[in-house]
Amino acid sequence: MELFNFEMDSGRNLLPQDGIVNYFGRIFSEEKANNYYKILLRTIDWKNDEAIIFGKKIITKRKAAWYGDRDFEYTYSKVTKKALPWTPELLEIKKIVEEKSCETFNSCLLNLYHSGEEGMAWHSDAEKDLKKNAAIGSVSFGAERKFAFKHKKTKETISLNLEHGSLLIMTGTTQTHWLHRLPPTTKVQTPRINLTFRSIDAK
Ligand SMILES: O=C(O)CCC(=O)C(=O)O
Ligand SMILES: [Mn+2]
Repeated sequence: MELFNFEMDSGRNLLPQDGIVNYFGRIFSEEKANNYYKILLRTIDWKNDEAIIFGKKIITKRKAAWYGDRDFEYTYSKVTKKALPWTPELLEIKKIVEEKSCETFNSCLLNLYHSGEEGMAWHSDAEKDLKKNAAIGSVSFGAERKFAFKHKKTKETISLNLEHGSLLIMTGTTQTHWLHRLPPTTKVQTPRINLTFRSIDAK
């Protein structure tokens, strides 16, 4: 019965091989999602994200923030962030994501895309700071955006729309075998917030 309910919520695996991606759809009501969107815009310590690409420091238009159980360090795109302590709303959302996914998380990376002009290029979330093959829980608020996966070897692509208040879980060997991206689009003019709950390998 449990298994049946899980299947009902999360649907089938969206990947044909080499990983597991489950889309739960909208897990928050419109009202709750609107409320979280507004609160997160106001209470998160948003900073323009930085990256070092070909030895040059780039400041992205997108904003980001990093929170966790303690001051975990997370290095991606050659820049290290130190986690801030959880806000009450992040802890609330984390609890719901953990209940839905039957997974646990100790940290969260947040991204704020001001419009469809801002996106994220092909990458996988497999940095050495993260627990290998641990689940990543992705919650979206605000503008609906397309999200895509591409197999590293076969180049097969799979895409879906991430709705306001929705949950996507990536687990198993997804990060080893697949890239993902948030393509830029001229069709979206409004902001979107994405939260990816992660597991830092706490040494
Ligand atoms: O904005 C998204 O949906 C994905 C963000 C992402 O892939 C990341 O933060 O690593
Ligand atoms: Mn990612």
